[in-house]
Amino acid sequence: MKTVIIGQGAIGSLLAGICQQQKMDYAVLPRGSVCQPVRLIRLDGRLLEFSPEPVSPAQLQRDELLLLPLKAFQIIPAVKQLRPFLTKQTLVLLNNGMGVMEQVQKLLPDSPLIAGISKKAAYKKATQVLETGTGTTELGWVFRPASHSAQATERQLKALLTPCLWHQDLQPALWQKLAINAVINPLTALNNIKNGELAQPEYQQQIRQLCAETAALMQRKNLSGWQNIDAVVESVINSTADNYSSMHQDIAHNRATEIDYINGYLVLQGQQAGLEMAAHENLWQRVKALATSQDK
Ligand code: KPL
Repeated sequence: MKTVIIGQGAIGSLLAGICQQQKMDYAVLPRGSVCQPVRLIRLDGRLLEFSPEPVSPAQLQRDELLLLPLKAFQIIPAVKQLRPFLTKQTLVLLNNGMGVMEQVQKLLPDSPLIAGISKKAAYKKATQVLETGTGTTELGWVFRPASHSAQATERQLKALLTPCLWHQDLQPALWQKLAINAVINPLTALNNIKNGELAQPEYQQQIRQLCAETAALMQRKNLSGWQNIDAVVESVINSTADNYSSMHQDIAHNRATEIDYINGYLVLQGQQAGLEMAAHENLWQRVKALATSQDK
């Protein structure tokens, strides 16, 4: 089964590098017209320089595994563009935030679909990609047609995203990740700080309120894990202390952010559940205002 990586962002280039090192059958479908050569520095310092095999939408084959290591807001446009060429390939979503997989399912109701949360981290600087973090990738089937055998797909993803953990139900893990991103990403972006600085006393009240709102929503939706959201957020602040969050990087580089799919998603879910999400609403609006002011 061939793996096709959509886009050449930092994570896309890292995944291409892993495929390249493991001599896997893979290709890259660039979002623009040209497939760029990759210069990747792995965590162990090893430099990989290679030109991935490019593939066009019209060349996609039926049994391929399509990885979409894209930002949340890039996924629907990419899927709409690819839809005329798709014939039940398996799609793998690895974005931050929530709300995208439901939209993908509406567009491609018959396609096998997997969602994942990856701790793999990379940073793109000009033409060079630096691997900056590793850890377990958590995966779960969102939709698997009865006729589709899971084994080959799961084996392939295990080789590529190792260490990797399959969940019968990915929802609790997705919500936990959402709770983490909804604190760390906007606060680091707005205050122009590294993740670890959120351990300072001045941020604690705000973090407590954000976590309490998320926990109340999770409880209302009968999702497990709402009791320990504070502790989980605190532990990720400490374990990623030296990182700049993805939203911090997006704002710093004047790029669009995933705020609508993180705090924005929580606010809308809260509204539907009859819960006020004032702290999340505040961050949603402030990050949007910050991004708009940068556009000028
Ligand atoms: O996922 C992340 C991100 O930056 O998007 C965290 C976990 C906050 C690490 O920086």
